[in-house]
Amino acid sequence: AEVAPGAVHVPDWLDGERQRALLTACRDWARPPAGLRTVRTPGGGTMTARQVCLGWHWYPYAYARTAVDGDGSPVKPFPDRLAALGRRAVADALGPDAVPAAPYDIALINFYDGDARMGMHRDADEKADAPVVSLSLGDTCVFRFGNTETRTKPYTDVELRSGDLFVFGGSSRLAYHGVPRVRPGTAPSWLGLAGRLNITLRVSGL
Ligand code: MD3
Ligand code: FE
Repeated sequence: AEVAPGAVHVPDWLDGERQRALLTACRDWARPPAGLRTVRTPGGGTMTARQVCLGWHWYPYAYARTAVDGDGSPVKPFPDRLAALGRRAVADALGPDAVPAAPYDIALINFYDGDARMGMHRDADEKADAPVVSLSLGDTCVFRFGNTETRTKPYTDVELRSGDLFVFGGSSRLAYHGVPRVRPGTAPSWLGLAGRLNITLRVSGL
């Protein structure tokens, strides 16, 4: 379903086996060095979702090759299979012509417990305009997709469930968005995840 120009939601894109494999890999990537960490914003805020990065380390508001606001270790490599997954996701959601020439080279993985949220923000630290690919695992969340002008209305709320794909290209690439709530206990029982996990794939342009 196209939620806005260039913003396409594909429910249940990952089958159960792929969801389990991705979760296992994410748990592995979350281990030190350069594992899961808490992001602190320059304004003194703390993100409630915890994050691990592959390829490039994101910190507010730039990218680095080391976990500069974590343990300082070199960031884990971005695996080729995630680059292939990113291309396939864009082709399925937006069509083959929308697949970017430059390879996907960043994964940001956010881990949400039942109380975690993500405030309305824009993703503007990448130097390329390639579509962002989002994959959800575990608990359902309310995802809020806004506009390019303000953090407030108008916005559209969409439930994102385990296995869902969302691709943000075109004029949606710079739209405000956030996660106002997670619905605890809604993860499929066969997955074995308490909480929610979101993987975004990006092109750094670096
Ligand atoms: C729209 N993640 O990592 S996924 C983020 O569920 C982020 O963890 C949320 O916002 C999460 O920056 C929302 C949907 C999403 C991800 C990236 C986007 C929507 C986006 C980038 C540009 C526009
Ligand atoms: Fe974002």
